[in-house]
Amino acid sequence: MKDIRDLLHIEYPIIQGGMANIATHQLAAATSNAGGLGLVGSGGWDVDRVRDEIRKTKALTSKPFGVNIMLMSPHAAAISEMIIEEGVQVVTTGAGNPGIYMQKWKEAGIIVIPVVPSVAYAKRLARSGADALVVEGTEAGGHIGQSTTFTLVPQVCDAVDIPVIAAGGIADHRGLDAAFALGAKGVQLGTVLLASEECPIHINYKNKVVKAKDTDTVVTGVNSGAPVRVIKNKMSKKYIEMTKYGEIKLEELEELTLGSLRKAVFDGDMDNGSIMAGQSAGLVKEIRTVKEILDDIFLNSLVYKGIL
Ligand code: TUI
Repeated sequence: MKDIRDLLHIEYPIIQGGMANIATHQLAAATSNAGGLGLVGSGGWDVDRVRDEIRKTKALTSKPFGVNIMLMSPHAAAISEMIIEEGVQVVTTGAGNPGIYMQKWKEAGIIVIPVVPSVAYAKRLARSGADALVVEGTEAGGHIGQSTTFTLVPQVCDAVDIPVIAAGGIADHRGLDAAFALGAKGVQLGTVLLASEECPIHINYKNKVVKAKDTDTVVTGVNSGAPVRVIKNKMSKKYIEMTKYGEIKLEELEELTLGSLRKAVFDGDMDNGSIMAGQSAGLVKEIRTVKEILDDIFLNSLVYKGIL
């Protein structure tokens, strides 16, 4: 099985989550410069904004980086073409099926790493030519599936013969070691990177993550077909109430979710904003640089020490 460090030409087996409105050029470049794989998260942005972010990332790092495409976005098809023009080397996808784009990306020599929430999806995308998979458990922040990282990662490892990158609940070296023990060849980090110096979100958002306890997240949108994990607040209560009977359309929900995410990210509105974060927020105790976070996770791991 190919090591993802060789596949992606990176120093640490760590990639960054493609967090909508959060994974900008600053975070992507900081992650790549720290030895991981940074990602520009396209979220709900249009093609010009994503292109601009890619160009700014190129200016800040000579290391490899990728783009995450949020497939529920109306701009996903245009972004899927643009990344080829821009010579992007790696693409990860979330919140949908990237099948229709895979052949085009593969022909362009792009490394394709879909994020999957189930074994069935994993098998299908491995057959379609995915180079690796991010297997994301329900502990993760944002839009999630139902299975836990602990149960899903080994099942996917048994079902496919491409490298698996574990995501959901990983915020320190113990999480990285656990992921490798389950058969993963790398990890994806999201929540812990929210509390980084370089993460371009409002300080209130970072402090909320640092202060969060184990039980402080909740899943909204369950009845509407788009479950999203956030830190509990006034907005999450309202949201759960609104979607109780699943009457809201998926597109409206996407707009509402991304709109309220912007309130948290840019305005630091911790009452009316959607504070997406995973259950590992309870493990995050301070704001550090991305380099400090990645060094702490990898250099203290049993994987690095050659024990695992
Ligand atoms: O995509 C994520 N996390 C995200 S996307 C996001 S923005 C958003 N806003 C409102 C509604 C939805 C998204 C915030 N966080 N993680 C990867 C991920 N992908 N988790 C789950 C999935 C997934 C879900 C369904 C992948 C494929 C899938 O297939 C559905 C189908 O049948 O096509």
